[in-house]
Amino acid sequence: MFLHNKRISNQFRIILLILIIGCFVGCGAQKKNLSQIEDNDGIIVGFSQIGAESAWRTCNTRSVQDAAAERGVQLVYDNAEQKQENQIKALRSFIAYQVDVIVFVPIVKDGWDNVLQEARDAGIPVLVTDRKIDVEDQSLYAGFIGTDSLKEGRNAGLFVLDKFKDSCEQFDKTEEHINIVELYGTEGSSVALGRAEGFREVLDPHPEFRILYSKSGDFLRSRGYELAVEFLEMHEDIDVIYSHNDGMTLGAIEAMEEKGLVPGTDIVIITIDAQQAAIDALRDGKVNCVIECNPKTGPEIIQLAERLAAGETIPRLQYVHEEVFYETDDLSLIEPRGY
Ligand code: GZL
Ligand code: ZN
Repeated sequence: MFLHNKRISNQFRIILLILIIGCFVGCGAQKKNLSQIEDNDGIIVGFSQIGAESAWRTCNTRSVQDAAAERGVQLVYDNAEQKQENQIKALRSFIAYQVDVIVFVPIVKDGWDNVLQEARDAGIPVLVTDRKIDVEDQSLYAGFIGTDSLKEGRNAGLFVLDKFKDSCEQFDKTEEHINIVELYGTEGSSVALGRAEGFREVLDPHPEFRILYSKSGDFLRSRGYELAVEFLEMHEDIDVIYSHNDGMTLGAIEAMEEKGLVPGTDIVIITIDAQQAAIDALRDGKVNCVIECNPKTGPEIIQLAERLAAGETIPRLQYVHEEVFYETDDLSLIEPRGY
């Protein structure tokens, strides 16, 4: 590739990169300092991360950074602070610098075609991770590795179906609906869409279930709290909270307890991520089902990036392993989560 045969010293490339990112991404971005990027002969990977909106996200970032350090890969990390335009700027700076591989977590599904076309024109392979993208031309990226949000949604639906199976059987007589509220993730993100779709796919054939309320809390604990205050004001007869991530769930639990409600008893709660605080809440009976979404994908991501840098092809679609933790499980067997 262009820089390889005219390979200027890595030290100079790094300084160049810091200057480019500094001017492209603006003063608000995370400043790179030289000590963060040791000069070695590993490949250089541009990593555009969404932000730090949840414990899951910060664990995911750490996993990638640790794996890169482990492999001697030079990682140029950019925190987009929840803005797609910052991600696009960061990708452009990676292209300008001619990193060997781009790895990015697309905050939303759409709007990536142009910048990925520029990456392809520059001959830089792109690995999409965690969230998926919709592009006209699938060859604009080399592959995806992450979690299966549709399956997460289906597992949430199956838990609710099982938890309320008696009410289902009585429904013809009682006409008693099971009322659900949904704390939705980031609008337009593939994970929120998948979690919502999978959940509805399972419950739609059962008219006894009704979704009374669904609003985006953007995966933020503070928004989960605010939305819970609102839906608890609006509805007296909520049976289930389905929350797209633990951060929002923890906020909703706070709001419930302020109102004297008993989470996990007065209202059944299903939550996704499986951060430590959610497992603790499961053990305390405050939530009833925790669906794991595995953030520790750093080693697989770096391995795939190295294969791309070596000119290899990689699988188009790779899901990482994830569990479901139920209130009826032997919860003492769950290892410390690390996030
Ligand atoms: C899921 C990931 C989501 C987590 C949230 O793959 O994109 O974003 O569920 C995080 O905690 O903010
Ligand atoms: Zn039914």
